[in-house]
Amino acid sequence: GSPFQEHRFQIQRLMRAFKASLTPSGQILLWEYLSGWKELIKFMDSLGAAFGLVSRETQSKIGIMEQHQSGEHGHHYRTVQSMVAFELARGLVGFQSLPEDQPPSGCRTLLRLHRALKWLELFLHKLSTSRKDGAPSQMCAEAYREALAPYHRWWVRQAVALAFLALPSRQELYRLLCPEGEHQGQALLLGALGSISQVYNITQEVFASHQMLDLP
Ligand code: 1Q0
Repeated sequence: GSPFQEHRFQIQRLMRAFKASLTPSGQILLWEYLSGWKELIKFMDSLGAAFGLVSRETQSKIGIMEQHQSGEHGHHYRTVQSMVAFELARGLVGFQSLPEDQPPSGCRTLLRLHRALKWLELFLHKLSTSRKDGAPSQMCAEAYREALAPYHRWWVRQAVALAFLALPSRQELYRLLCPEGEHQGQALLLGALGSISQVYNITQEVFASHQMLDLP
């Protein structure tokens, strides 16, 4: 294939990444989880400049996680569970705001991605069950209102609303998602959705069990 192939978004790769992040014992592997997000960034970048802000914000969160992973205590950042245990034990979670000179914790950073994963789950569900005349911009906005807007400042909500208007039509979106056709695209969406939901639910349980669902 083309030498540039790995730069193109592939929904199969997205699905594989989130699937691979789940171990049989219910641990979530962070490297695989983040590689799923990197695949999503490729998709966002293929949507054009209107999604630059969202893409850069996602990259910045991934970057913070990777800093932790390559740091002195990197081996504690192999799974969601080991990261939570480590940051809890060391008092690094940041239940109150951390001092400025300290990097954002892995837990509060992952929580941002985790909430965004809910947005994705809702959106993919809407898209995969939508009718031919459905408008992706509306599906995005509904999912956003439910999953993310409550956590975002006013200016972010305005910027995101503008980005949604720049989304392509449903037909074009399916073509980008899966050039092999809408029928296959839908099957792949459902597959991806299954893994994403599982990963979301496990992370949610871990965070809820430590009262970590609203870290500043
Ligand atoms: C395709 C359209 C994607 C739009 C998704 C809506 C998410 C908007 C997020 C915009 C955030 C930009 C401004 C900064 C926000 C931060 O304040 C906020 C909180 O962090 P902090 O440190 O201030 O407390 N940050 C976040 O909430 C992180 C958000 C991460 C971005 C989530 C992007 C979700 C994108 C998914 C990929 C779209 C692919 C759709 C189709 C996929 C098909 C398989």
